[in-house]
Amino acid sequence: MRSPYLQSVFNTIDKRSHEQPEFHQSVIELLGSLENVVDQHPEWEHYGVLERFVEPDRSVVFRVPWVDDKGKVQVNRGYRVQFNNAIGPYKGGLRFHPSVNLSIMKCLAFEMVLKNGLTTLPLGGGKGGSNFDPKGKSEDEIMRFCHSFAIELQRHIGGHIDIPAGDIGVSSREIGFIYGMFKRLTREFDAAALTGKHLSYGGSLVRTEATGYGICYFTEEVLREMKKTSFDGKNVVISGSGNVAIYTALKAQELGAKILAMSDSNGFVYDPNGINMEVIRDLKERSRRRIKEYADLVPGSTFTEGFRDIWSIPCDIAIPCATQNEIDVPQAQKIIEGGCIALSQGANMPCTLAASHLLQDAGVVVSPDKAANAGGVSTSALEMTQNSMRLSWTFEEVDQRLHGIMKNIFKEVYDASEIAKQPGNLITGANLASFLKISDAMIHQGIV
Ligand code: NDP
Ligand code: 2IT
Repeated sequence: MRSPYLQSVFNTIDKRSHEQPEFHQSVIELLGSLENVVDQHPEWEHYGVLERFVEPDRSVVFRVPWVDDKGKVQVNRGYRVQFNNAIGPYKGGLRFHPSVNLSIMKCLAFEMVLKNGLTTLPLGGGKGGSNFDPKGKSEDEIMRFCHSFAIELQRHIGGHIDIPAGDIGVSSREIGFIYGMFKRLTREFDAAALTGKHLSYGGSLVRTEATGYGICYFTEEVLREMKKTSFDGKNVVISGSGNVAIYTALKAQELGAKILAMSDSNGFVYDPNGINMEVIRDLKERSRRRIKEYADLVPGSTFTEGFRDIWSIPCDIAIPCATQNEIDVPQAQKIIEGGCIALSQGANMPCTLAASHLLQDAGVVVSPDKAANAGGVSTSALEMTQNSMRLSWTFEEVDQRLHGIMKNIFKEVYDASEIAKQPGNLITGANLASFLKISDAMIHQGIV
């Protein structure tokens, strides 16, 4: 790094975070995005802004004991990382997946800080979850786990403190169980303490669709403003087949694209006629089955084991919507060879740093997670707004606001890429736009 200040922050993180590779990766990306402007901001070093910015306010790690259907006691580890609340209460999802650890939680919380700074809504950043594996668990087991998780989590959350939502393995079902226990323990109906709620008790229309729709709204801007084209007639590959992947695929189809392939953690299905989303929704949304079964149900389609090989299918637009670092250099090379013009990060941190650089150097417009997938948390903020006002907006009204927010984010990010003297580098633009806003708030609040 050219700047001695950035280098010193890098050295501290490098020494401290070796056992936290994912967190390390997010910090390195941010520091790289500030290189061209850091000299114009001596106040960052004076007020120790970056040193404070890369250290979470707190990381809570707790035991989650629960009893399985056989009567055996199980113990998981729960997390809530409250990273930064300079511009609003901590906000970010909960992930239930066996891979969850402190590095992934800190990385995702750090990404949330920067993402929320872009939304133009007053939200800080946090993330939480557990290494609990929901696969194969009965509904009763899920409920008992969520209740035990909520008993500890409730001490740390609230509508003006920290507002969790869903992420991998956590949908409105889990949010409902957590909310039920939270409400019982706190003795109040603080609806805005959790988002992604069911419509029957304060959820918002469009929250289920929001991340996927938002990704398409953002990508539409990229295609129109930077590539003078649209989704119409494009071949799209989408990894994952969960909440984000499904609503990205549905909106992209509505905009005229053909979805060639989708995946889960076992492998991917390829359908040259375009994926039939009703079959995917039956398999993944209405029941909890494996994507492999698609190939048995839809003639002409194939299933291939190994989820990373989905990127060998040539496409115009690539939208990874599964998990972090699913695209490394070999997958990026395949994406480039396939003629891709734009890659939008639906998942959080789906590309390694090397993969992102390779794609950008080859002329693929990479839309970073914190911009492209910000529609989910933005609609969470709209859910909180409706809760505070004690009213609910129509689907069209929320969708229109979401669309407006995503267009604004694109403009903000593109403009910041120009300030950073890297026009069109949306990764740099997103990091810079958000950091400028949050660092300003931190400086105004003194050394805290
Ligand atoms: P879901 O749990 O609904 O779906 C996750 C999908 O990704 C499933 O298809 C799952 O396959 C696959 N997947 C998960 N982990 C892995 C893994 N380690 N390797 C391969 N495949 C994997 O989660 P979401 O759709 O909500 O989240 C997907 C991504 O989008 C995540 O990165 C999340 O952080 C991000 N995101 C989510 C938002 C939201 O509002 N939900 C908002 C913004 C970003 P399988 O079923 O086999 O496990
Ligand atoms: O990564 C994310 O943006 C989310 N999981 C959604 C967060 C939220 O609070 O809606």
